Amino acid sequence: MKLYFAPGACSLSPHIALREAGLPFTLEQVDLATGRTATGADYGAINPKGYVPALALDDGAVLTEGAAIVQYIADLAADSGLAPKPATLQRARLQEMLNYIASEVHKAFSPLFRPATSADGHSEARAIIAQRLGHIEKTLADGRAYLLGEHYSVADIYLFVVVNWAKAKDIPLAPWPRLQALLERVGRREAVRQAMQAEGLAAMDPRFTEIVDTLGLYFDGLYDSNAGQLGRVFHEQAVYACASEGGLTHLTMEAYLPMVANRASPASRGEARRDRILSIEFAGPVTALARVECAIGEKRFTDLLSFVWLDGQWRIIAKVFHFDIAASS
Ligand SMILES: N[C@@H](CCC(=O)N[C@@H](CS)C(=O)NCC(=O)O)C(=O)O
Repeated sequence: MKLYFAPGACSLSPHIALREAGLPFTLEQVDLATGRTATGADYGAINPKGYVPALALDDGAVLTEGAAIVQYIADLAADSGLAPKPATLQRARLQEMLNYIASEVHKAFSPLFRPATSADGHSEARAIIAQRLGHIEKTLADGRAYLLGEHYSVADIYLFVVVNWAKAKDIPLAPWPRLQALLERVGRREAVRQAMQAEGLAAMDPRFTEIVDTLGLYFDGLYDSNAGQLGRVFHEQAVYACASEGGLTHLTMEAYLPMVANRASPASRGEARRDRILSIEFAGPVTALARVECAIGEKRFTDLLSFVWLDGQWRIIAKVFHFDIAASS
């Protein structure tokens, strides 16, 4: 099989899928501006649609449309688990997702790549992208690791490739932390790194997932009043500070952790979980700041959590927070 691709274009999705599936393939680069391939062939004669991707099969057939190609690849390597079995609801869910990515997310980015798009056109495209990514964020709100649930699929690959364009177009992903975490998870995979390297692209930064995972432990620790778990998330010299009640409340970990251990947990009171990540920023390779929200009883917290990377893990070195009392219903 030969995949016709352009570096960083949506053809990266079948490229990654081929590597994930462990199938033998070759690559041929297409110059979309001239319509010629790297061997000088007329790409229009191979794929009359003129765009990438196209997958030339060993019997001479040429398959186009990314969503169809990745499913074909997944089915050729059924054991890879890259797609649910055909004729199942989960398979229809995959198609539902691929179609959403192709028609609603991928094509929402397209105006940003057209030189003739006006300033209004750019703003409109960005608003549509934000709306589409917001929908993906909602899909992930139940805590699933991947778009279809717990299993990585070609939909995650396609989403990764398309949303990777946000970086080049200065669209910050901070408003969608679960999406960001999913992309980081995908970006760490060996097949993804190899495909990106083969196309001459920089790999994604894995630090977001690490912070998101640590924040998951933080939220669980607060919800369960699990001081032991919080003791692993916080650095032993961490600072705990709040000025919401006028004066300064300032605690060391020796004072804070027993306080957590001795209070009734939100879990034991059956309280709804309200924790969410609002943003994650990096000041350098070992320093980060997360802004998060959570609730304990009637208190609604906004935490500014400073992280440091020490001894192979991210730990909270300062928790500076504000709280309000929820209006009673
Ligand atoms: N419907 C196609 C769209 C593919 C597409 O938009 N390809 C872009 C790169 S991401 C392209 O080759 N654009 C150049 C062109 O249209 O001439 C698919 O889903 O595969």
